[in-house]
Amino acid sequence: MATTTLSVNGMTCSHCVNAVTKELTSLPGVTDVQVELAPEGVSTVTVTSEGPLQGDAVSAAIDEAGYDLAAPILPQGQPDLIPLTAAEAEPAAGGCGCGGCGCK
Ligand SMILES: [Cu+2]
Repeated sequence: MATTTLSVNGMTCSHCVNAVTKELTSLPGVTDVQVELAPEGVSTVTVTSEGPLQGDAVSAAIDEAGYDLAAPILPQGQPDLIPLTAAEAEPAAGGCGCGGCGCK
């Protein structure tokens, strides 16, 4: 089992949480996704998986959901994984990024 902690920009409501959770859960080997929502800033997403996750696959899933990684992916106990380049952290501007919940 592996746990990966992600910092995600732009998540503001439960719809955002659902969108990100859905994309990450669809990745191979992912067994659990926990989101600590921070509507004013960077949310923390913890992904539990059967093995180490591919950073680019995780990045693509976040992108597919419509959000940005705010910091490099931090694989716990997997120091060999190459960290992603950190995007600049910025608070969600102009409201919700999920595009489907009407909270813009
Ligand atoms: Cu939303």
